[in-house]
Amino acid sequence: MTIRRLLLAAVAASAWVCALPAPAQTPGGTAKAGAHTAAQTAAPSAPRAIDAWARPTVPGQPGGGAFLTLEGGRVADRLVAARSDVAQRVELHSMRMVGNVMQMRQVSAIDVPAGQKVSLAPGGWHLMFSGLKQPLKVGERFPLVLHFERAGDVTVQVEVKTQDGMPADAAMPMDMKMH
Ligand SMILES: [Cu+2]
Repeated sequence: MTIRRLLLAAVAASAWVCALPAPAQTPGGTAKAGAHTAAQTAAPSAPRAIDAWARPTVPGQPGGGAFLTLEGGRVADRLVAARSDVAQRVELHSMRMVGNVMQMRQVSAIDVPAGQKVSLAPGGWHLMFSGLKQPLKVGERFPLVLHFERAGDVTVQVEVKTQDGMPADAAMPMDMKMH
């Protein structure tokens, strides 16, 4: 009885031990399963913001534009506000062509669907600083706080740079005329 129980235990133990190395013999399947699990665990619930940049401004210029890419989290969310110490206000804007005229206007929210990227880029959605406290200089970085409906505040570092080497005064005036 005792011996039989020991044998059963040994069989069970060896079966369990043998099962461990088994996945290593099928690296493809194991890697996929592992990656899938890791991705699920790592997928942030909150949206992320990447590649944030702002156009440089000249002294006395009251406004400026900032751009970034939003990556949706596990659940859909909405960007509803933004703020930064560099300006009195940061507004969410849309831009689109209406006939021959580029129209820019303030919007109350930008939808960020789960798992999808939303691009805030020149010619489309963007963030607009108004009441800049000092000029934004190429090479500088500053924090920008994005406020999402569900996730709350997400802070991103914004780099001041020109787009494709475009000079600051060539990039900005069109935006400024809109306001
Ligand atoms: Cu704007």
